[in-house]
Amino acid sequence: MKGQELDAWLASMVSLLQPKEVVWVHGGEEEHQKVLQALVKEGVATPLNEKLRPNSFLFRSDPRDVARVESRTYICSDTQEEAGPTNHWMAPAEMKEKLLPLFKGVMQGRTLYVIPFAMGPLSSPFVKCGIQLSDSFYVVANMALMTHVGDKVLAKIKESSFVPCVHSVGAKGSDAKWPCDPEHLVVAHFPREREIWSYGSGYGGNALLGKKCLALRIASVLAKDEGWLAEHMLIVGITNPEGEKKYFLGSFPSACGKTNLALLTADLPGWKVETVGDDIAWIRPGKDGRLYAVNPEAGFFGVAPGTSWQSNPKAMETIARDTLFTNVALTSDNDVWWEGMGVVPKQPVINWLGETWDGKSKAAQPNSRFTVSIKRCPTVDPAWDSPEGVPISGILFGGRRSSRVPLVMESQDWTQGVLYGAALSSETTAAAEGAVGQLRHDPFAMLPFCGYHMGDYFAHWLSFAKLPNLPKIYVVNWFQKDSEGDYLWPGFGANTRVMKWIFERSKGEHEGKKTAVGLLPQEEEIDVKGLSLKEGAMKQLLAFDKDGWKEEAAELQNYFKRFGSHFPSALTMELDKWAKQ
Ligand code: SAT
Ligand code: MN
Repeated sequence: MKGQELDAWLASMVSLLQPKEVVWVHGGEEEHQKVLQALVKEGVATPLNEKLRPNSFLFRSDPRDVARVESRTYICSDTQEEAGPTNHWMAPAEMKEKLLPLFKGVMQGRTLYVIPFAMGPLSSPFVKCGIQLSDSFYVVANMALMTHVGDKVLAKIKESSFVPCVHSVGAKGSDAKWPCDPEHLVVAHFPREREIWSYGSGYGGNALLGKKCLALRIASVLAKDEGWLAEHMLIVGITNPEGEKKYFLGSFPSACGKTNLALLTADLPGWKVETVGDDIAWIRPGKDGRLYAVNPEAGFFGVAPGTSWQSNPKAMETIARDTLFTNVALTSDNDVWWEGMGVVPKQPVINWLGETWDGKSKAAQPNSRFTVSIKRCPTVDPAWDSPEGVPISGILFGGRRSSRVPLVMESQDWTQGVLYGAALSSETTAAAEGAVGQLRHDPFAMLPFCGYHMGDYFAHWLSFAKLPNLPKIYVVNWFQKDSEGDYLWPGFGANTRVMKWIFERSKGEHEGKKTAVGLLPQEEEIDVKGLSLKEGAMKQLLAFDKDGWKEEAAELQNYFKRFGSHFPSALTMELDKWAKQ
């Protein structure tokens, strides 16, 4: 929507939503502090121990409102074909008919907050702005950390355009601390109109509309139209002991250690890892034919459970202050606690439901989160908000695979690399839905986030093949197990060793060994100095399982059938090579 249309749009929304008042978000630290204090006064936020965790707050959601709801997330393109087989679809007119009664008068007695927000550095030619209308003060506090908000953004919007984002927690008239309406929850994207409507939830990706809704689902459509890529990827900068620096992208389905890699602590002397982004990358070809990536977000919305000084010390440092926690447990010294934090909590503990913890059930909700500005990260990359983005030297795709997929392999060309992305799959963990250990396909880790037909999305990726300076593409797998079911690779800091090989490959070092599915490292090419590995571990980690890959190819051929005629023939041909090797 054009900036000039803002006033008329807002007036029509106010008459639909009927709030008792309209409050603009202007941005800035002073306003953010006022918002937090008001949330405390309302009893929605609990201030944490000022000595242990300064300027940090705990929130508890309604127990029915704890995660993104994919089954109620819709892509409302004109035809179902455009949305493709991986999205829920409803015709735009039908969806509007469903939405209008839900939103009519929903904000009676409530305040409507108008949040102008920008995804990406405001000075960047690639920035995309939105205006989120919301009746959740919690959302206001989170958006201030996760995006750039306020008057500067509004000025930009007035001279350009914005994505209208209408959000209500629903439950008209409710005076609950965390109102929500799970029965009628709906998150609707209109790719042609470039609009987002979300009803019924105040949590995460359902409610912070800049993140998955705008920066991935709507942006993926913009990217296809405008010749760039909106991806569910981390961005890291790696510096070798000689001081050379390179940037890498990584795409991982959930529960595969994406945040740990984004905040990797190098375990090799002289190597340094810095963070540009932990979740989303917008990637564009530069004039030099290289790919450049920007992080459209300004903060982290990370899963708390499992985050510890052992697993992710940089994350622990990042959230040491100025952080909003949602659905974690509260210790008796007024600090936060969760499963896998690696410390003993001061008893008695209050669980995420606000009750005294029994010591047996989960004290923190498994999807409990921290929201924190990226500026709090001790190793935030100096170029994290560079307007042009950072040049990319390699793209990683990693799933959780107990066998077959080696520790790392490199594609011989762009097409094979795109197949790596399309073929991405992961074995389910207890945290995910469904049975443990089942293979779940998640192409490019974009299954719930691609705003159009995934077959066309693969073709869009292939269209970059003609660029002269493309990065190499890799598969990584930290999760291979031996016959006793033990992990063969230590993971975490040790992943630096794999990043080192990738870094050096991008400089033309190492020969590797060629196979039909890609280039694998020779055993001595991976630096394992100081690691304690089981006898024969590296051999197994870098083995080429030819028969396994033939099976993989057959399984993939079957999976890709759902994309019908939209599935690019170049990928069919590449996959045939895997099947017939
Ligand atoms: O809730 S979010 O969508 O922001 C995070 C996630 O579920 O991946
Ligand atoms: Mn994500």
